[in-house]
Amino acid sequence: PLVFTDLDGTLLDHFTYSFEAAQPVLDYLDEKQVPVIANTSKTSAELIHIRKEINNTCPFIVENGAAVYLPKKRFVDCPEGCVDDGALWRYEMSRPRHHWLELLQQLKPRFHSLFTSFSCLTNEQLVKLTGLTSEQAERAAQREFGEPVLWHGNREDKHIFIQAVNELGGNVLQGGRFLHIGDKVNKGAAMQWLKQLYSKLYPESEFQSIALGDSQNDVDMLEQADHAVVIASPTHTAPELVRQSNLIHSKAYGPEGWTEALIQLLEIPAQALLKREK
Ligand code: 2M8
Ligand code: MG
Ligand code: MG
Repeated sequence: PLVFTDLDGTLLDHFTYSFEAAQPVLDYLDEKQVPVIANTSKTSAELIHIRKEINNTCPFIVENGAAVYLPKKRFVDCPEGCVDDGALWRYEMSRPRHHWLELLQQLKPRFHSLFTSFSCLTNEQLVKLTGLTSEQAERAAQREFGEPVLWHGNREDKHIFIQAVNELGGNVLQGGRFLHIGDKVNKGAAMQWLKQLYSKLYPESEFQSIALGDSQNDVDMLEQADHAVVIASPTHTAPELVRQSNLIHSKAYGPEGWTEALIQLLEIPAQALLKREK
């Protein structure tokens, strides 16, 4: 299988960003050579750091499906459509951030006090809003493809705002804390692109995708995966999916729920995890 996972509120705890509870299963999957592919709203700067912490060398998808990054160590030849990015190949599915900053600028007079753009927040404010450390917030601010905004208005105004963004050719996705303004990309399309690449490179293997997520911006990925897991959230209700089959809901939140669901889906024997606990 290929495991596609959201980070915040899924592999990482919504409040503390800890992945400790998921470590035994992460190690098990690594040993079994099952790719664990982060599919997140986060930036490439954040991802490069987090992947080191969780000892992950797999491809990853950033900014809600805006770009897919492939380590050259795993993908020797440049896949079609990719550009060279040091130790990585990059496949872009989105226009750059400045395009969306200009779009938001256009909407500012109409919605002036209703949203605050990421680019207007100081590092201190970001730390306060997210619970990230100052260094983590600095990496979160290094956006390449889109712009998160904090919404202050009511639901009705939010609807009107989303419509206005759509009319200007943009797209809005709801994350755990922010609205993400960007191109018409999503985690599902990026997942499918990467799954196809795996199938092309390993034609003898059959890849089943497992997707895990907790928020509205995970719905495209969850609906298109062969197996979907909605991770329970301590702060918001579960996103609604149209799919009926191969869908499970975790009981536990965040990384505990992630662990619970993958043990069930992949039938991981308890013994295999026990020996990993220190
Ligand atoms: C933002 O992403 C989360 C994802 O659900 C959100 O919208 O709440 C992004 O800015 C990301 O880069 C950042 O790490 C995260 C921190 O909570 O917030
Ligand atoms: Mg999430
Ligand atoms: Mg996310």
